[in-house]
Amino acid sequence: MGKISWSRLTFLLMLIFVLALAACGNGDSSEEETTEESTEESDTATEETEESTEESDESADGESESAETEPKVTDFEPAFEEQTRAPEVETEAELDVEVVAEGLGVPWGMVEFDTNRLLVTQRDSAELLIVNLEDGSVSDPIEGTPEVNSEDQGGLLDVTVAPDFDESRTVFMTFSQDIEGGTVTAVGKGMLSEDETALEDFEVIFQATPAYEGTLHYGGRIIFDDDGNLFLTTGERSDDPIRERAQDLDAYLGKVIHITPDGEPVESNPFIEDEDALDGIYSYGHRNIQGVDFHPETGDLWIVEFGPQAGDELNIIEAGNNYGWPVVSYGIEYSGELINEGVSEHEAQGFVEPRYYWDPTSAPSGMSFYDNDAISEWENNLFIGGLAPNYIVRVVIEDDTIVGEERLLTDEGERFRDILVTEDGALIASTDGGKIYRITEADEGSE
Ligand SMILES: [Ca+2]
Repeated sequence: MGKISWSRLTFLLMLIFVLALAACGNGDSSEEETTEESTEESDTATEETEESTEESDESADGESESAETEPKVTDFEPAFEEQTRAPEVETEAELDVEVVAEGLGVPWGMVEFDTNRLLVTQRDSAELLIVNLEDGSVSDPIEGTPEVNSEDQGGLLDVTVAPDFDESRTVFMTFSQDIEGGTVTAVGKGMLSEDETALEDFEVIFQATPAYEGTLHYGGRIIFDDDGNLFLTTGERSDDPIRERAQDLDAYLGKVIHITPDGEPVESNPFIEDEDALDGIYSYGHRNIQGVDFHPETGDLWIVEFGPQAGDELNIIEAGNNYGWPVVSYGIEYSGELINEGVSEHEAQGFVEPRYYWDPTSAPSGMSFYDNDAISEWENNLFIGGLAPNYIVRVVIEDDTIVGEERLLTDEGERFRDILVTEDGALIASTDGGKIYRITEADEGSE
């Protein structure tokens, strides 16, 4: 081999330096987010060519094409035909898509606490802000938010307000908290001061124990039911073997939890008579539940859980049910290995089948049913944020079956984190890029 000239050597060293810097830029990412981000990059690179070359075989025999155009990553077959890759649907109304606020951090959770005004969490800085949808203004951080562990997927997570907020001013938040032994998903509450600058008397009301030395899979969504109690979702803390605790009734990991506004188990909970089970557990066998909402017509509690590589699931939650993770899954490990022994069928193994799953991943995050008729064709549809691929998923449901899927805002290049529907029917989406979008039907004649 000949000698390398100094100029070439200098060039190579600089190249290595630049590459190292680029790698550090993504350094805070977890396993999952790293996977998501690399997926995201390869997706955008291949999207155009794949869209033009694929799908012709499926449409040839008269079947509707699915919204999913990427190949499956697993060999699993669905338990029933409508369980995955639903036919593509398209919104007919012309939409008005507007960025109402930008420059935020990661707005992980949002709630409309007052007409067209949102309380918004900032995951990493643990700030709580008020965003006004009418003028796009963003408040100073509200004082009195809790200390969080903001590594990886942790931070200040979801926010909601008490059903009697107008009188009580009570705000509920979830966050990842450092306690002895590691971190937990915690729920706390405080009172928003009249001048909206501070959360007063903030207190932790629930901790999803056991603590674990990890910073992934906190779950962390909360929602009030009609009886004024809270459903909290958790994650199974990701690593093998702690994730197996999703199957254990003496751990709050990988669960849907049902508690009162004081953090006590609800008396009608399914395992309250079981001395070996934790009283707050409502359902179990979940991976990392990132979205939750009640179906506007049936009143059923729906959740979306982030799968491993593929196998993200939509589930209807019923008391006492076991949803199978990590014994069964429609996904595989990020390494490509099978999970457990590669069994996907839930029901045959004694678990509840998901109503729907994605293969490849839709990287689901926050979700909301469209409980409004401002855009009439969207009524009772479900909208889910997609982190990577970067889109909002619209799901059309008939009799608990997914009959259509659409991907919205695919060209924005944003990781969609949380979704809500305002009282006046606007679809609001927050993104990891620090934006808040408002999507409405375009005014007639505005074109
Ligand atoms: Ca499952």
